Amino acid sequence: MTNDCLFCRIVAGEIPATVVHETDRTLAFRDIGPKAPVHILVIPKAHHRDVAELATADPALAAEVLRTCAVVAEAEGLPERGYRVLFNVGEHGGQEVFHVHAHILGGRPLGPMVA
Ligand code: IU
Repeated sequence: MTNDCLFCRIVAGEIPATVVHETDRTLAFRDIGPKAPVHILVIPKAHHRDVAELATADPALAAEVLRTCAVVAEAEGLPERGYRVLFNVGEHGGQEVFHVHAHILGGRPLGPMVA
């Protein structure tokens, strides 16, 4: 837990979030500014800066984050028509919150990836 990290504070229950799924080590909640009809963030409860740092420090936890993405997507009814899972990494990657999070986006055709 770092006091100045927004997502650590969500994990601690200090900032409200609409939680859709929780495990011992992960949390999934709806993005406050959804970019698609379904837009959910999946995070490890432990603080890691980005997906590269997480994958190096705790590969099992990185796998657990991906597993939670699959469970949440299933619960939201996304697999039948498809959906997107992405990690923004660093300033040029568009990362704004430096606590690693997977974006799950779906509920409409997303089209090809654009940079
Ligand atoms: P990014 O990958 O770091 O750019 O994504 C951060 C996301 O966190 C972004 O989509 C915000 O809408 C979202 N978010 C949130 O869900 N709750 C908040 O309190 C804040 C940001 I601040």
